[in-house]
Amino acid sequence: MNGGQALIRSLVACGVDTCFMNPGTSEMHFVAALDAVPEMRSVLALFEGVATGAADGYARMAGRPAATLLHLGPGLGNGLANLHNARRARTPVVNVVGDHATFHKAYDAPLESDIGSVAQSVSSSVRWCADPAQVGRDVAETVAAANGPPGGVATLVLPADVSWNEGGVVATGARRPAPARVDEATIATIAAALRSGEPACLLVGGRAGRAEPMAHAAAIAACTGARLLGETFPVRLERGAGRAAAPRLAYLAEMASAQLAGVRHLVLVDARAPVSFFAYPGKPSDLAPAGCRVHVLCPPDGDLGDALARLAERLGADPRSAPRAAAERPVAPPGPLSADAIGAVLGELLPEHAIVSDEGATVGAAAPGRTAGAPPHDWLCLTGGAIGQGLPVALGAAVACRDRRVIALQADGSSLYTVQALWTMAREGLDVTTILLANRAYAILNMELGRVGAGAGGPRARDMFDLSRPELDFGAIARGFGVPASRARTSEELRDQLARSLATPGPSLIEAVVPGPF
Ligand SMILES: Cc1ncc(C[n+]2csc(CCOP(=O)(O)OP(=O)(O)O)c2C)c(N)n1
Repeated sequence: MNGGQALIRSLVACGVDTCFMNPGTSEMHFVAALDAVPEMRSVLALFEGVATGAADGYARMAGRPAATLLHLGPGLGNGLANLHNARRARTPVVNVVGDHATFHKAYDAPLESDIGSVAQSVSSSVRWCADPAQVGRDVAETVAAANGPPGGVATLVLPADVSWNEGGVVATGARRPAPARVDEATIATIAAALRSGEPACLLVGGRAGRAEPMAHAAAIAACTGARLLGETFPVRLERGAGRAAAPRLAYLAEMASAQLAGVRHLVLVDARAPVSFFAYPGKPSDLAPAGCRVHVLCPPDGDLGDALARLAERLGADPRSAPRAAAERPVAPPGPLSADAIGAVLGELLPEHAIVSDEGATVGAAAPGRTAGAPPHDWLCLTGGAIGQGLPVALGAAVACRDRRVIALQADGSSLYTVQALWTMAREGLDVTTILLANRAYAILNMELGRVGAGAGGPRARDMFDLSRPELDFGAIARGFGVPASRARTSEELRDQLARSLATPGPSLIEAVVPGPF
């Protein structure tokens, strides 16, 4: 067995059986080995950012990592933005990066580059395979690093000769250490703070977006009178009718500060401390009010479920009696589409168990509120602010959950970073409905121009946010990638087209046209 075969067999043995890839010559033995290991599902992406974002979406839904196969430093670099988003989400991702054969590196051939520097910037672990006999061990260590706790991006570099040489040894499995137990003193201190009568707030994020921890947090908030807030861009929310929910911390710092005003005890439930997304002249970066004590319930590698259960028990909070979202569906106002109307149409039709990949930006902003009472579903957000994640995450989620409808709520400007994901959706026959929010602008940047104190901007500055010239034809783009498409300008059209898409297997795209700033 050569190193490439050992590597794929080892991944499978360690629970990694899906690989999103964009290979090159240095990865040919890995690719050739795919036919010998049918247990590994290989999914071709046309750009590395699609592969890495898909691995993120896959792991968020499957609860275990996918692999990526990337071509040396430039391939890894092309995938970096979505690896950054995965790192911020603490999603487990296993990168396999092909490298030149060991004896070839000295020649400084054209693709020679500093893979380590690129990998280090997003990876909690970077290993080089030096020998086919060590491939199994290296894979097991890399998968263990990705799994965590906490989850993270882990990278294994595979030189071409290690891949083609014989003597490959397969791993038997990856270590999976249990999360650390939170000590009793931390639970007692937080319980005392919540009982102190001083204004308190639970900020839930990360793993706490799942139904069970959210119900515990909601019950704790209800029984102590603490405020309950969720992080701005959650990794994965299990939400909808019958589930506990937390209003999200606003994106705009001044609104977030208002939500947190007066809080004396801020309890972080797998969330990071709240900070302003960007710096603004004369405004604070730290959003916790002055004099507020910040308590960390559980570190990222800690046992969150256990910590929440013990805190709830100590406070007498019963998760079964946590406030739950009522079942309700909105009725979209008729006529021309707006952000609110798009959210409402989605709220009318969102199927039970759907998965929403939300990179809706300004036009998508009403959708979370308008779908709050829809049947239970999952909601995945852009976690690291690096746009171009929505379509790849939708793709990866659909590969992980073949029996669930995925809806990509996708802003137009952001879509164009990784729009090739549509082709992979078509090739794999995935049930993904993309609602393409066409305001023909980088609207948020148009707004931020004034907020950062740069003034209203002259025509040349504003031209940098204008996507209307020439007009993008998303129907033609989608069809070019093999995805059927339609265009909606009114609520009625969007409702019809969305209903049709949801009832039709395979991917489709609806270009939802809304007025933009230009
Ligand atoms: C990788 C990356 N490049 C650039 C940006 C800067 N950026 C933030 S929002 C944005 C435009 C978003 O436009 P669109 O997706 O159309 O949403 P809209 O603001 O119009 O709602 C850009 C370019 C970013 N966040 N990430």
